[in-house]
Amino acid sequence: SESRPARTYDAIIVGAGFSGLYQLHCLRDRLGLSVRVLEAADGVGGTWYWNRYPGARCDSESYYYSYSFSPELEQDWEWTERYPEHSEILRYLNHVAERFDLLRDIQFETRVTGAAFDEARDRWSVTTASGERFEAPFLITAVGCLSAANVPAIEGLERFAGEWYHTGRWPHEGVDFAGKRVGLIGTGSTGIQATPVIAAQAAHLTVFQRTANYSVPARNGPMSPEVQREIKANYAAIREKARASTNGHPFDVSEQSALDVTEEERRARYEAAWERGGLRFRAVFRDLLLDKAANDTASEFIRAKIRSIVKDPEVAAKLTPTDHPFASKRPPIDTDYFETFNRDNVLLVDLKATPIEEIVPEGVRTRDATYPLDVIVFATGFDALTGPLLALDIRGSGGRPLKEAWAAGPRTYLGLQTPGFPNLFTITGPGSPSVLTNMPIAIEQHVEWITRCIAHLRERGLARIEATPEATEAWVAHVNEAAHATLLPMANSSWYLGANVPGKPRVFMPYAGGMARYRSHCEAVAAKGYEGFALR
Ligand code: NA7
Repeated sequence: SESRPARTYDAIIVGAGFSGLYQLHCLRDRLGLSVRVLEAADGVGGTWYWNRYPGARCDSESYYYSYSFSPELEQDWEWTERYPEHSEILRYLNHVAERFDLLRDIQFETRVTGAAFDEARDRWSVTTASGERFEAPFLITAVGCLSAANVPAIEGLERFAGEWYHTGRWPHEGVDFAGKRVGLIGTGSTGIQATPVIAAQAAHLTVFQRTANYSVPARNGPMSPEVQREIKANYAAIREKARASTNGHPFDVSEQSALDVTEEERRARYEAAWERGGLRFRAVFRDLLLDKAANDTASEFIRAKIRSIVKDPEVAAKLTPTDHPFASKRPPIDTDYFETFNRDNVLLVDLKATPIEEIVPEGVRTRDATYPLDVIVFATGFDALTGPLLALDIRGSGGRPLKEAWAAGPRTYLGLQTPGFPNLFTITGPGSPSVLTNMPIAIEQHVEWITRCIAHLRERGLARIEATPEATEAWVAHVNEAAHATLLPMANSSWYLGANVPGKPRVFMPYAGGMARYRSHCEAVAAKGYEGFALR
């Protein structure tokens, strides 16, 4: 492969999901750069290309889980449901790729296996699984935060006689559950979406739960023409609101404390939010993620709901979370999740009481029983945020691996750059608010910031930008401080902390200070001539 000549571009982008598509559009069509996008899959879509498991849909509402950069696109596209199904988002992203003529600069079925910075030439050299080489002054990762599947190393999996799948690498032809005994491991957002759908298709479903989870009804439904019209008439204001919000969602967070109202009033507010459904349950009071006593009221409300929905009190008790506050782990929303445990063909296994010991040819064996299965579904999440970046085997100045620079946890400046890795930009990287927000809003902000930064460098004939160690240390400290101002670090099994992957450093990775605050910080940095970065 060394003998093959490298193909040279102004920028290389890794990944063709929401981030990579927009980054290509900005660099190519606004700055006029030559750009190559390298994508492992055979189509665009990223998350929505891979996650085709039954029940997979977005937890943000369709009309705002979308690009805002093109008013024409906003007006033309018709969403059919309140929460878009994976296939609908994939259709949308394919539409975007065609509409903006992006496909011709994307190279599919091309997995990046290495990237090294050439100090003398200020250039990244990127290698792929098939031995191709690409060079460019700028390397931009658009690999997503939840794209490295986490399949737990359970003894005996290779001896399992049935089929097994991870939800994040779901077969495109689908899986036929009819007449089958299915085991599903994991009760995060994914497991909670998949459980009701699989239960309705399979002969029998066993849900293996390690940590009981809170969930609020999504209340999905068709998007009516009236709602569609109303949204389209108000898109500019909706987007403005999302950009100015803490989580990139276009709704108001109450200014009231949960502790400032009577118990009756509180209950009425929670009931209304439960009926309305969705992630905005979190916004009922301003302090649900800031004050444990306030949070207790919401956590207890949901626990009571679980006990009222699930008929068997023993099953209800197992499903009731007690070890972490509501929303300190990413809160799922669901369609009939708790109701599904009232079905005759569904069994809940509490792994805290009886952990999985091994997988045997006929199924899963816990400490006290063997569960015979035809299919195992791993809804066990991802090596979040750092996993997809470390998989690229990136080496910076002096050949230093990113793995080494991040041995004690990720250290970035604004989530965008890492010292020692000049001209490498990480869209939605660790240390940015990304995963705590409505993703497309966070993505657009990063992509636009990176685009302006590259334009700035080129206009001034500068070849190189690198985060300084001092600015990075200060940012890492600020990310840590922002997390500890909230209840988020209280969930000790959360992927925000890397706690779901054995051996991963425990560092709270996303920036919890809010999207609006983050955005103005990034803008101030740029306005001050890229303060905290060394340019030359
Ligand atoms: P999550 O939220 O990381 O959930 C994974 C689930 O799998 C969670 O319940 C884990 O239990 C469980 N898990 C992980 N490893 C094991 C093992 N070894 N044994 C048993 N159970 C295990 O991933 P999701 O895919 O649901 O959601 C990811 C994000 O996608 C979500 O937050 C949204 O942003 C969209 P644990 O809680 O660690 O005890």
